[in-house]
Formats: sequence, structure tokens, C-alpha cells
Amino acid sequence: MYRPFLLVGLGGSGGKTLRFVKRDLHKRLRAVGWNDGIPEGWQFLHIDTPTIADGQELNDIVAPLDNDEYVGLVGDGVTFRDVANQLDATPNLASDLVGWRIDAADLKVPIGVGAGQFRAVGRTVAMVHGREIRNRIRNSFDRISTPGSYAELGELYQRVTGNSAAASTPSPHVIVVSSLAGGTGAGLLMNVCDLINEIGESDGVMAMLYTPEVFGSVSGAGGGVYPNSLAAISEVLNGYWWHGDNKGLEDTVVRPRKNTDLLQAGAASPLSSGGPNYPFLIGLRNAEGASFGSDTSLFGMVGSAISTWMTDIGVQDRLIAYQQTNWENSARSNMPGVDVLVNSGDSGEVGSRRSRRLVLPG
Ligand SMILES: Nc1nc2c(ncn2[C@@H]2O[C@H](COP(=O)(O)OP(=O)(O)OP(=O)(O)O)[C@@H](O)[C@H]2O)c(=O)[nH]1
Ligand SMILES: [Mg+2]
Repeated sequence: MYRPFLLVGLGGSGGKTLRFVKRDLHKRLRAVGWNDGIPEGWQFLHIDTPTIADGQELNDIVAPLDNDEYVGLVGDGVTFRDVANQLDATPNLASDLVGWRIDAADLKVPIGVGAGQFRAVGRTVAMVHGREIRNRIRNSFDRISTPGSYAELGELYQRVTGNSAAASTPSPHVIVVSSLAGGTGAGLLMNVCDLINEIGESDGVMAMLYTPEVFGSVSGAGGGVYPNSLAAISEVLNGYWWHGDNKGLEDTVVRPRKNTDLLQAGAASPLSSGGPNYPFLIGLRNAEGASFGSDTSLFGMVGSAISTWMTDIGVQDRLIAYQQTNWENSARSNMPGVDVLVNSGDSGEVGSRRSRRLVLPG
């Protein structure tokens, strides 16, 4: 049985990667004579700030996503001041932003085309639009979970393998793709992963995160990509190590998170950690030092790898088995020293987060 997937692309590079996944899936489906398009059980969602999805320059290479797969958070003509006003109008939301707060008078970025490499802008937009983001994610899970969608995946499985699919309804596998380097993807990452985990329809979130070197060859990419990535990865680590726990009354116990932005988005369940559960960092070079050349060819490689995970049962089982079991085990044998600053929350299994290695073709 094929497993359902929800793929979420954040920011420009996340969205571009999803386009390559779809292109490869279409190729694979055509090769087995499947003419019904991408199954409903494989959902795509691209979330970004621009009103109209960017990446038009790739239209000759790879088709855009469908209109209903794009969530452009900033409406036509909306300024950052409008967004800041919405933030102020929501009780407690502005104070939740604390040091991230930007004075709208100082910001010259036309947010209808992007967050201008300012993570704080991406985060502000994510907080104001939390409910919309959650509704769209919820909607994608709903599309996946219908009996018809599972039946369709079973039919496809039978077409490809010649074996009838066992009647089962495996939980969807969620992959979030984003860069750490920009304003939108890196600003939305934590909020979006938290909303997915709070909905609780999947077994955690795997994240494919592009490092700043990916954008080294992009002229005019600007100097913000390195500091943004350092800050974003620090945040990912902090969320991973949160380990909020309700047990015990000691002052030192770290409580589960119930942030105002999550509550405002309609997310009622507290979270014991934050951000992606299984983050993979992706640079421009493979383990042997060979470069993928450009950001676009890397997005193509990653898209191709993801489409393989979706359609190759053997690869899928190994990847998911590795992710859900070996990850925790290897994290446990990788304990940080006593001098590492961690909270005293839930578990003694605070694993250090070595970057994991994925084999991409190329
Ligand atoms: N000038 C230029 N910069 C680019 C291009 N592609 C990526 N970048 C830069 O690299 C950063 C990371 O790219 P993305 O992952 O697409 O960024 P994002 O998440 O959409 O974030 P923002 O565009 O900053 O809101 C962006 O902030 C851009 O500044 C490009 O084609 N031209
Ligand atoms: Mg962008």
C-alpha cells in the first residue's frame, strides 16, 4: 500500500522543490499508464508571502503548482503596516513577538513580493495568518483521509506492483521543505511545523532545510543568508530540546508550550517540543564534495529524491523505519556533555542533533 504524503513547501525554494516533485511523479505515473493525475492522497501545499507565487522564471523547465495548492499570505496591496496593525489588534499576540517586533515605519520591504530576507517579517506574517495556515493544512489532511483517497492509492499500488494493496489507512507522512536562509521560509518554519504537530494527523514532521551555501551562486542573494541560517538552526535546536512536561511541580520543570500564536490559530493542544521532529540539512555539495551546481539543479535533485520516497515502497519503509526508530536511538547514544545549556524538562533522552545524511542522486 502506498502511504499518503503531505508535502509543504515554505518560501520560494520550498515551492520550487515541490514543483520538481510533481514533475517527477507525473513522469513515474505516466510510465505505468496511470492517467488519473496525482492521487488525492498526495497533497501539496506551498506557503509563501507573495500574493502571486514567485518562481515564474522556471516555467519553461517545470510546471507551476495548481492555484489551489498555493497559499499567498499577503494579499494584493497589503503593506507591512497593515500586518502590524492586525497584530496589535489581537490580544497578547504583539507581546508574544517580543524581540522580533519590527517598527513598520522602519521597514521598506514590499511584502507582497516576499519578506526581503527578514525572518522577523516572515514570523510576523505567520503569526497574523496562523488561522489561515492551520485551516489550509487541516484541509489537506481532510483530503487525504477520505476512503476514496486511500482506495485510489491502493489502486495505484496494484497497477505498479501487480499486488493487491492491504486494506489499511496509514497515517500521512509529512515533509516540509524550506531554506534556512531567507525571510519567509525560515520565518514560517517553526510555526508551520507546530501547527502540523498540533493537528496530530501524522507521525511528526520531516524537514528538508537548505543551508545558505545553496544560494552562494545566486547573484544578489545578499549577506543575510548566513546570519538567517544560524538563527533559524538555533531556533530549530531550541524547539527540539524543549521537552515540555506536565509532570512534577518543581520550578525547574519546563511546561508544554501553549503560545498565543498557536491558540489564536485555533491550535488548542499544548506541544512538548517545537519545530520539525526530523530535520535534514541540505547543502549544495554531496558527501564526496561534488557540487550540484546551482540552486535550481539541487531543487531538482531533492524533488526527484522525494518522489522516489513516495513511490518506492522499499525506500519508503527503510526511510520511515529509520526516521521513527533509529533516529531516537542514535540521538540517545549521543548525549551532550554536562556543560551544554538545556532545560530540565521531560526526558533524560536529550539527544544531540547531529545532522543526518541522505543520499541524493547525482
Ligand atoms: N536576488 C536573488 N535572491 C535570491 C534568489 N533566490 C533566492 N534568493 C535569496 O536567497 C534567500 C533564500 O531564498 P528562498 O528560500 O527562496 O527565500 P524565502 O524563504 O522565499 O524568503 P524571502 O524571499 O526572503 O521572503 C532569499 O531571501 C533571497 O534573498 C534569486 O533568484 N535572486
Ligand atoms: Mg521568497
